[in-house]
Amino acid sequence: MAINLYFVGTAGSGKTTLTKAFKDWMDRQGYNAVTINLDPGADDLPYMVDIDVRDWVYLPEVMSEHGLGPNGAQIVSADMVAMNAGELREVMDGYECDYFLIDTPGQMELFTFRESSREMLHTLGKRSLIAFLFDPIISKQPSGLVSLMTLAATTQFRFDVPYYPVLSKADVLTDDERKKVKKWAEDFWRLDTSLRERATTEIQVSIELIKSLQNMGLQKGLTPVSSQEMFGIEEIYTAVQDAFFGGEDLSAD
Ligand SMILES: Nc1nc2c(ncn2[C@@H]2O[C@H](COP(=O)(O)OP(=O)(O)OP(=O)(O)O)[C@@H](O)[C@H]2O)c(=O)[nH]1
Ligand SMILES: [Mg+2]
Repeated sequence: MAINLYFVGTAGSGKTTLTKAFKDWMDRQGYNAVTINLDPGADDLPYMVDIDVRDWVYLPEVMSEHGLGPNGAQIVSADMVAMNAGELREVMDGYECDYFLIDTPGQMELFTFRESSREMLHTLGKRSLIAFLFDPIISKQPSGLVSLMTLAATTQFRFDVPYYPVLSKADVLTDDERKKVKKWAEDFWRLDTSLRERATTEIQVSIELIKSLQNMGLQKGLTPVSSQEMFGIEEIYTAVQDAFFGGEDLSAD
């Protein structure tokens, strides 16, 4: 049975581009991947979409049919997408593949925090993993990184599936910045030290949050990934194979 690999992250964090990069990488390896667009508001997509939620729910139509603005229509669309999950699953069943690569909507709060999305994810299949994209510009500030870690942890708990944190668009950071962010994510003591360099209320909150994340075993590191320079993709693949097949490669079948 195929794996559902979801790309989840804040608006503009690089989900769509990574879906394409991952698909290209899998094609080159000779693995069989099918792309799914779950964003009813997506415009042009850079990859060939195999299964497109816009065939069921299309944001501009929801806006005009219900007389809604873009934000209201996003909420209605999210629930409509979830209502069509059974049909989506049937279409997925028509494919023989190793991975479904699932590009999720820009407004991640609609995907993550609506009850309907949780049901949808389970309808689409239990063998799922979330690649959580950390925006590099937010992550290079210690308190920004803590906020994203908290968001990633919330996403994991809501969906109850494994997640793999990646530092997206890592090519926009300098080598030093990339190393620093990676170290913070691997070692909360360093993160705590960097946070304490500025003593504001926000920092106090961040310090408390990292204690909780650590207590919950969520010091998971962060893998730098770039769709532009094509690094880190194989690491995501390896993490998925580790999670579901004890590290065995697909080509070993
Ligand atoms: N330098 C660099 N830019 C990237 C990379 N990945 C994506 N981008 C750029 O970041 C912007 C947003 O990328 P998308 O892939 O559309 O991000 P998204 O998360 O799908 O965006 P929404 O669906 O609107 O939330 C685009 O201008 C991309 O070209 C990367 O690895 N490196
Ligand atoms: Mg997108």
